[in-house]
Amino acid sequence: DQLTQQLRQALARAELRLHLQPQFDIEGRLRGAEVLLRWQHPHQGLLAPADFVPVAERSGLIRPIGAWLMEQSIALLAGPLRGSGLRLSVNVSVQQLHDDTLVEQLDALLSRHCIAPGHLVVEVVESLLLAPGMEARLAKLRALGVEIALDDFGTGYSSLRYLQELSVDEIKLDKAFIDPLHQAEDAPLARSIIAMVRTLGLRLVVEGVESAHQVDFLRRQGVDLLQGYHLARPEPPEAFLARLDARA
Ligand code: G
Ligand code: G
Ligand code: MN
Ligand code: NA
Repeated sequence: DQLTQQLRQALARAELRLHLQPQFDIEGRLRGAEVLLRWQHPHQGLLAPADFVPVAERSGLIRPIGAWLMEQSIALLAGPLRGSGLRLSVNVSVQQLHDDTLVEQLDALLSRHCIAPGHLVVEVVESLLLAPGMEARLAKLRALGVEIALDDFGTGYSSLRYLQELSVDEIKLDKAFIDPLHQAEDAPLARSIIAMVRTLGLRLVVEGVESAHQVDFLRRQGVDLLQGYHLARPEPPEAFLARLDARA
């Protein structure tokens, strides 16, 4: 269809953008960002992933697009972010891990640019872990010094078993678990999950933080990183990089 055709040309026409949503520790220090894809569509304005990532996945275009995004992200780590200690977290679709192409691309990029381990995080959703061969491929990524984050945690199936059996470095608690704090003082389910993840020694990132009340709650629970509109919206790389100069 038309959108697929336009998306096919979007890479060559340099219409894709990456936005960065800052992640902060509990003391409010900037620690990194999640990389979020945007498409500056010639007629429809700036499109969010929901508008075109499904099309990209169905058409296979997610692979060249994902490869481009990874290159851009590593260029940021190797360039303006070098020495900052900040990390970037990049979303990856199941199609991108279908074979070892991504592993090979990252192996080449990381060694060419001398990126220290732990600065690049790959975010995968729980359902991806069900696909054959995924465990081995994620293990190869980890061997390269890439960390693995389980995204949208708690919204898929079998999450608890994965925590025990798979080697992931980080859990991203889905926004849905802290939404109750908009109406209530407490969110017992969030509290329990946070305690469990901490017991397992995994890093915990909470997404969708929209209020000071949520920040207070999460500080008491001892989460590692916070991400959400209350702290910062996704922003163009220039805006994110301006934060480096503003840091104390
Ligand atoms: O930016 P936004 O809040 O609209 O992101 C919505 C969703 O789109 C995110 O949950 C994320 O999983 C997905 N997404 C964003 N960027 C990328 C990307 O580069 N690749 C893939 N596969 N998904 C992405
Ligand atoms: O990868 P993932 O699907 O988790 O992507 C996060 C998505 O959530 C992005 O599209 C981002 O724009 C969005 N987002 C980030 N912070 C907030 C927030 O505080 N509230 C809401 N409603 N959405 C958020
Ligand atoms: Mn994500
Ligand atoms: Na998420």
